[in-house]
Amino acid sequence: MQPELNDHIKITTIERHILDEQRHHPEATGVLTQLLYDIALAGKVIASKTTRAGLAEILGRTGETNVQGESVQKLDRFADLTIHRLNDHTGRLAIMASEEHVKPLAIPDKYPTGKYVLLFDPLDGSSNIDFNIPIGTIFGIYHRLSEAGPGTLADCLQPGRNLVAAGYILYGSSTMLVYSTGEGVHGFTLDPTVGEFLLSHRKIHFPKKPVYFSVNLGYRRFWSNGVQRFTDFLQGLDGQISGLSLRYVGSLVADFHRTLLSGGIFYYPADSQDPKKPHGKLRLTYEAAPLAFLAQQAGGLGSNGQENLLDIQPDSLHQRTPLFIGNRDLVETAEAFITKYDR
Ligand code: FBP
Repeated sequence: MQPELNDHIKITTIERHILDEQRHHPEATGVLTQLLYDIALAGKVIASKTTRAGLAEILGRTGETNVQGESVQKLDRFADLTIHRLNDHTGRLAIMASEEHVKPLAIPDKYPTGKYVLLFDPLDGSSNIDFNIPIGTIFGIYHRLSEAGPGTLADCLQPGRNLVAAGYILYGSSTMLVYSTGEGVHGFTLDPTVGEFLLSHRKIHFPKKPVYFSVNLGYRRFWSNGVQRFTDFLQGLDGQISGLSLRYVGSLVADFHRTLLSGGIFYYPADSQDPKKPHGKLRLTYEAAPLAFLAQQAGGLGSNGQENLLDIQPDSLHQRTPLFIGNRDLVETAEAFITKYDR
């Protein structure tokens, strides 16, 4: 006998979900919907390569030619090109900026420009690729500020508060796309057998009771007094709480994703020792602001230790920032320690 489709099982593809969300906005033109599809498609294309990353050694490294006669690209370069090429001709964007490029990426003259601006980190945590550890793509979408014609640098330098949508794609034991258009955070898991992102996590909220803290403890001696004392607090060393468990992947999307689902805090503070990291390591525009937008939508908070990251006006595209992100009360506690001991 044919198995019957169970009435109560509703399969929601990402396309359907984005369209349903668009219906709440009668004024919407559908351009943002299309742009989110384009990003989901890029995620599928990148995911198809990440699962073969280990074959690079076998098939030949960058600059070489594999056994099929195709040139083999490094995965981060491939991810960057994929997102760029899937979005440069659609007429939906005024300009793009990628963490892989010093300057913004203009829309070629032969294509029309549109009303949105896309900032992305094509493959975050790419130093983890060789160890088969999860990596991710992070994106943020803004309205353009300029009126018409080619987008400008100023279009890319907007505070996170202006984000229209943001999200990430996590290439882990499964591929997930998590995004928000300002109406909650929703997670989709790629079903590789049908090639679709299916809704798996509706309206994600940080659980009230945090489980993990996440930080590279190896740098502890280079942190400020306030950050060290906050870490003592999280470990239960000052007796205020019984202490949280520690998890650190070293791949921001994976660490943020776990923090979002389990509750807790991820932080990457300023590092007084490394001249490259006086303001931390992570980038405000490509990493911190989009994740802070998601955190806020999920009932949490993203801060630089002093103020809400969404309020910071970037001065430059690749500006770095300390990042404290997760359950609101923990992030506020971090700010309180910093205010008390570091000012
Ligand atoms: P890249 O931009 O060089 O990939 O670095 C980003 C990142 O890998 C994040 O994903 C992660 O949170 C952090 O660096 C880990 O840094 P560290 O190795 O110093 O702990």
